[in-house]
Amino acid sequence: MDCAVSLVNISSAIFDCSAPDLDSCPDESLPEFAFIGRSNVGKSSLLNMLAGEQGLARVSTTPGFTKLINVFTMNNCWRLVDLPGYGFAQGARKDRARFNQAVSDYLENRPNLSLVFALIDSGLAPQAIDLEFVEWLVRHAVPFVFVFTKTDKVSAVTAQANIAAFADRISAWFEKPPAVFTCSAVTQQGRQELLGVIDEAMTAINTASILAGVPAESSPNLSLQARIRENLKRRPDLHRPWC
Ligand SMILES: Nc1nc2c(ncn2[C@@H]2O[C@H](COP(=O)(O)OP(=O)(O)OP(=O)(O)O)[C@@H](O)[C@H]2O)c(=O)[nH]1
Ligand SMILES: [Mg+2]
Repeated sequence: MDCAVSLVNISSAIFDCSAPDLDSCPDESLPEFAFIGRSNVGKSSLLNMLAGEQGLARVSTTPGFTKLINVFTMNNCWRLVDLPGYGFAQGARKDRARFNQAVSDYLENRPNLSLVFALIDSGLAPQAIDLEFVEWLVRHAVPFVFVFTKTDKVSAVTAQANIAAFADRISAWFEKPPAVFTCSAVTQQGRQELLGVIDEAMTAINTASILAGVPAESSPNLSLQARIRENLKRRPDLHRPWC
């Protein structure tokens, strides 16, 4: 398998599976990059935009459309993961930050989860539900960057004001806040930058694997616990290299 091909040129994007829970997700052999955010914020649209393939992930105007963990393999080397949005879960309870069990299991326990793209609507002032969710990510040490979506729908001034207000609300939670990106699935704004983030993360993962003397892929001979320990070591540092 050759992962040296520039990630910016995606040569293949393949739908793997729709998993109802963590146990049903595919093997842990490839680094994963997951999209999370409020229902309707544009997760599936952004996945399609990065993959360069409309219709790969299903997009809908109906909030709560993506209900399963949808996994896609890119260039046979890494995966994009479209997660169900929060804020629309039936039977939502206070503490579960209004997102479902499968999503929290995935975010907390998926050893090959490399980075989460936390999507927030650039057209809205800071929303309690997004702040709550970001706090959950921080508490659970999930590596993430921010992506403010739908920049085509608002003026640059409004988007920047909303982003600044959001950054202000969360600044106390971080020594060094995660990087902030913007995107539009309509104009493709942000595509190169976000693929660049994945490219850097993949390089960091591959370098770390070489330095540690472990293969980039999990060894099938290791026990599950040993594989999880190995994989957790491969989770990139929260502050490098994209912050
Ligand atoms: N103008 C504009 N519309 C967008 C953009 N991204 C998504 N949309 C629209 O927003 C709606 C929701 O998009 P999705 O990509 O399905 O959102 P989602 O976050 O996957 O939603 P759920 O699966 O329900 O959680 C659709 O009508 C999209 O066409 C964008 O960048 N600009
Ligand atoms: Mg969706």
